[in-house]
Amino acid sequence: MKYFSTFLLLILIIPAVAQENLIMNVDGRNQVSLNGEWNYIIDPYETGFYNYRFSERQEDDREAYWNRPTVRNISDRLEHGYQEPYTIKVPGDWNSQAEVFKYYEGTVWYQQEFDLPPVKDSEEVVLYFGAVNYEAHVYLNGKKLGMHKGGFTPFNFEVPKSLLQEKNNFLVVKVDNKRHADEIPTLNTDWWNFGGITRDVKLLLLPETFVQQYSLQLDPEQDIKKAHESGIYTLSGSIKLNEQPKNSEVTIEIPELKAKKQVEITEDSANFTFQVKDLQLWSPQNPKLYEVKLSIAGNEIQDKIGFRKIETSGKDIMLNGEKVFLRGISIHEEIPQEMRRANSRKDAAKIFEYVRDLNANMVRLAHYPHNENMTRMADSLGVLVWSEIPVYWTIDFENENVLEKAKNQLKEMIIRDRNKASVIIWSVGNETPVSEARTKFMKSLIGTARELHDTRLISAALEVTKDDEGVQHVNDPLGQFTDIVAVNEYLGWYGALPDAKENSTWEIAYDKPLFFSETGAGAKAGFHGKKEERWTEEFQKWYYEETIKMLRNMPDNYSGVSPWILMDFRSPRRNHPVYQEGWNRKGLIDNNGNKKLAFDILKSYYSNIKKASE
Ligand code: GCB
Repeated sequence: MKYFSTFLLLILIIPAVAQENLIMNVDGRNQVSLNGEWNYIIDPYETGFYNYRFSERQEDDREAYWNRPTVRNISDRLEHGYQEPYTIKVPGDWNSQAEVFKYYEGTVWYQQEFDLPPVKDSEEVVLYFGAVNYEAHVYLNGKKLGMHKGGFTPFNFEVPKSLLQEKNNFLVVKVDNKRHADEIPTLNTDWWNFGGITRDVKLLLLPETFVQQYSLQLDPEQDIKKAHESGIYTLSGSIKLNEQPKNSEVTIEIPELKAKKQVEITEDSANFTFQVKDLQLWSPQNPKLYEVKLSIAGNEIQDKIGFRKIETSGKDIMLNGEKVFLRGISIHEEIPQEMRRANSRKDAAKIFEYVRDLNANMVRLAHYPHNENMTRMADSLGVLVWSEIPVYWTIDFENENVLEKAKNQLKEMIIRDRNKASVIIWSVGNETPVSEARTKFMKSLIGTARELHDTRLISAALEVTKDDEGVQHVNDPLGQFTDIVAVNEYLGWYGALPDAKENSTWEIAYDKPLFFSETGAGAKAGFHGKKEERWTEEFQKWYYEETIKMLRNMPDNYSGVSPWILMDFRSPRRNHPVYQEGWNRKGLIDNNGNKKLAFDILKSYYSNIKKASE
C-alpha cells in the first residue's frame, strides 16, 4: 500500500516537473528546426499503444507504433508503417490538412527522422515542442522521453546522449486530442478542437550549464513617479539554471544602457536587482525593446525586452504611471480563410494588420495562450495583451488533479511570456459558473500567478450576475480577488434587442477598473436587410452602435473593452444551415477576409478615443 501511494504521488507530480524544466526564449538559443513534412498514422483504436487485450504494449513490441516498422523478409507480417502519401505538415493542425481529419478527435501518430547536427561532448540535446493539442507521448529510437498534457503551452525533454544516433534518429509522437471531463479545457467549448503538433518543434543544443529560465523587469516595488523624477530605474529579476553550476556567475548585459550585472549563483537559482539610467519605458506609443544578453561560462543567450510598469490605482489601469484605456479586440488563434490554427510569424503579421487597422491598442488572446509569435510581435508593435488559460465554462472544479493541470498550464504560460512587456493581464479563466468550489479553485490559480512574483494584473472574464429590469448586476465573488473586474456582456444578442442597451445601467459590486472582456453579435457577411433582421450586417452594426452609446455612459471606472471578435471562427456549436454552417459569426471580418459594416463603427469609436487622449 505504501509503495502504491508513493507511485500515485509520483504520477501526480509529473506535470509539475514538466514546467520546472521548461526552457524559455528558445528563439535566442542554438537550435535546429524539426518542422516540415512528417509521416502519420490515424489510430482511433490506439492499436499502436495497446495490444489486443488492451494493455499497454511492451517497449520492444514490433507493433508498438513508436518502434521502427522494419519488414525483415517477404513473409514477415507487420500491420503498420510510416510512408507516403500519409504525410502531414508540422507545425499545423491536422483538421485543415486533409478531409479525413476535418472532424477527427482521437489519436494520430507523427513520425520524423533526423540526423544529428554537430554536438559537442559537453553539450546537452533537448527536444522542444511549442505546443501539441492535447496529450503528447514522445518517443525517440524506441524509448519514451516523456508525456505532456495541455494543448497551448510549450514543453521539452532532455534527450540522453546514449539514445542518439548520428543518422536516422526515429522520432515518434503520439498525439491525442480527445476531450475529457477532467481536462483543461473540458468537454464543452465554443471553438474547434484542432488537433496535432500545432506549433514548432526544435532540437536545442545547449551547453552543459545554461540559463533555463529568467525574468527581467522594472522592479515592481519601485515608485514609478520617483523613478521618473530621478531618472534612475531599478530592474529586478531571477535566474534559474538547469543544474547546480560549476561556474557560478551569470552576467546580464544591456549594451544600449551600458548596464552590466554579475549575479552569483550558489544553488541553481538567484534573484537580483540593479539600477539603470536613461531608460526609455515601453508603451504602445514607444514600444522600445532593449537587447539583453545573458551569459554563463562564455555561453550567451540574447533577448529583446521592454520595461514598463502596469498597475491599478483605484478605478484606473495605469501604465508607467499614467491612466491607460484599453481599445481592445478579442482574437482566436485562427486563420479563418484557411480554416486552420495560426502558427507562424506571417500569420501573426496578418492578424496584427487588422488590429492596427481597427485603431486598437490591445488584444485579448482568447481563450488559451496563443503561439509565441503573437506575443513577440505585440512586444515589437506596442500592442497590449491579455493572455488566458483555457479554464473555460464548466471545468471539474471539485477535482484536485484538475486544479493541478490548470496550474501547470498557468505556470507554462507565465514562464514562456514573463519577459514580454506587452502582456499586461494574465486571465485565469472565462465565464466559470459561480459556486464555492469554483471560487476556491480560481482563487488558488490567482495565488499561483501571484507567487511567481510577476508584474502583471490578474483577471478572469466574469458574467453579468443578473439583469434586473435593465439594471445589470455584477457581483460574482471572484471579483474580490482579481485586479480588474472583467465582464462579458451580450445584452441585445442573447437577451432582448440592441436598443435595450440604451436604458441599461450597471451595478458592479467592486470598486476596481471595469473592463468589458466581450460584447458582440453575429452577422453573415454580405447578408443585408433591416437592422432588426437577425444575421444581417445591419443588425450587427446596430448592436455596435447601441453598445457604444451604452459605453459612453459608463461610470468612470470603465477602462476598456475587447469586443467579440476580430474574425469569424470555427465552432461545432454553430449549426444554422444558412447563416453559420459551423462558424461563429460574431467576427467583424468574415472567413474570406471581408470586413462587415460593424468594423468601421468600432474603428471610428476607437479613433475618437485615441484622438481625445493625444
Ligand atoms: C462567450 C464566450 C465565447 C463565445 C461567445 C459567443 O461569452 O466567452 O467563447 O464564443 O460568448 O459567441 O457566444
